[in-house]
Amino acid sequence: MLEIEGKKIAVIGLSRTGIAAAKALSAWGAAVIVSDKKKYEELKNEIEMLGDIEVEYELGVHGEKSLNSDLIVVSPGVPLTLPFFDEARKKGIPIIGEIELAYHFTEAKIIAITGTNGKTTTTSLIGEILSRADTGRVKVAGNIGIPLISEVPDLTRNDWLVVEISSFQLETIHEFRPDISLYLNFTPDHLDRHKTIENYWLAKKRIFMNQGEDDYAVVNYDDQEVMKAVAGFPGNIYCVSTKCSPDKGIFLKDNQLLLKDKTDPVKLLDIKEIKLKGMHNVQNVAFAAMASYLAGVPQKVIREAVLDFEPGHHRLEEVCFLDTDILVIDDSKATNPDSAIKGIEAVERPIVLIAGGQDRNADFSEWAEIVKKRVKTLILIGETSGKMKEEALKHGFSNINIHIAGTMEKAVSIALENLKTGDCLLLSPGCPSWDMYSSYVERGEEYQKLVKSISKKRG
Ligand code: UMA
Repeated sequence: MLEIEGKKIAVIGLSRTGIAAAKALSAWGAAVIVSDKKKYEELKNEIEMLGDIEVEYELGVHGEKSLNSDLIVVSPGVPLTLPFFDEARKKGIPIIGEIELAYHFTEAKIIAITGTNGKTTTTSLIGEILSRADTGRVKVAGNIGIPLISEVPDLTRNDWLVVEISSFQLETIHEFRPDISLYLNFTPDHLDRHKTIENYWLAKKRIFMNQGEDDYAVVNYDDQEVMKAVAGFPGNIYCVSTKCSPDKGIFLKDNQLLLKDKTDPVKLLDIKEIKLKGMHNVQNVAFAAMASYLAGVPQKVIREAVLDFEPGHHRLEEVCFLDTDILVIDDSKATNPDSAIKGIEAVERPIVLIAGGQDRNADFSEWAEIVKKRVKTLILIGETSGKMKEEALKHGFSNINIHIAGTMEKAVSIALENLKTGDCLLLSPGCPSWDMYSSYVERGEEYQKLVKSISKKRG
């Protein structure tokens, strides 16, 4: 276990992770230094959330004070390439993330979920399935928005932690070892942070790095990059496939999800009964079912929990109908081209699409191919508008059906002029929201508010 009591520990980044880490470290007897690139005036709320714990501050800079520490705990959003970390490495100060820190303070069994898309849905669904079974206490945490450190106290070996884990968080693990790891899929993302696809792939692969013979990996059989990453895994591998039938795992045949372990395949679910839309969600369900089965949950419980499970907000969420038969869907959570492709593919009606957002050097060529096939009107917002328009035109999408809107309000109003009975208005941006909003949630909320106010006016 890490020694905390009496140590000087610097917490870098004061938001959800930093607040939770500083509180836990202080309670465990450390002298905590909190450092954030923001200045005091910008952090008033966060400082208030620390309550009355005693901490030393280094705000507006990560520097000497934080370098005078025994350990550095870094928030996931802080890039490890900052010169500050080079200094820390030179001085031999260990640098860990909050996931690693939390791991040292829990005996609970861990299911860790990574992948480019589908993590949050899969994590929530596993949490839901496990909490219906007789498996001890169940806590859901990690990248889903709840720092792991705030969930670990008091858990025993009978309990479960279901942890969504991002590539940023995987970069700073050292000993973190899940009992069951899930690697859902891999497509290029976060290139602004990782710089190369290879670096991103290497970060994701770290989910397996400490697992041993008794541990499990559940992987996507249809994704070569995932299968490459799991090569050489020392434990038990189970596969998920919607295309073929692996030796052990869950696969799709004639609309049925079948589970194959030691015996012949058994029927688990009919996918037509699942409320989540799209083939990507069939995969997410298969992953969640597989992990829950390996955690000892009976198949009947898995089935019932899956059938009751509703999609989360802003994830292909059906908002309302306009004029009785125009379906409005909010997929604001689609923050990269791949998840927007899945969003578009999941809709069976003619689509008026609102897309675009923060520019992260993503490649929109595959996205444009699907847009050409499935979308009738394309409305663009955000920094990527120009790039996305260019890519759509390159793929033969007609110029007169592309509109650059600038704001969400304008986008929704253009959409209304183009929607016909039987169509779907879909917000599936394919980009992060940070050029215009504080989060994808805020973006989705604004979209829903605008659409609903129009729907009221139309009666
Ligand atoms: N900061 C610095 N120095 C820097 C950069 C940032 O001090 O060089 C400070 C900022 O000023 C800010 C703080 O760091 O005050 C922000 O830290 P953070 O970005 O790690 O934010 P948290 O609120 O702690 O949220 C993090 C995850 N954020 C990121 O990975 C960007 C949350 O994932 C996660 O839910 C939370 O920890 C709890 O575990 C969000 C996310 O966007 C949902 N994740 C990415 C994604 O899903 O695509 C990976």
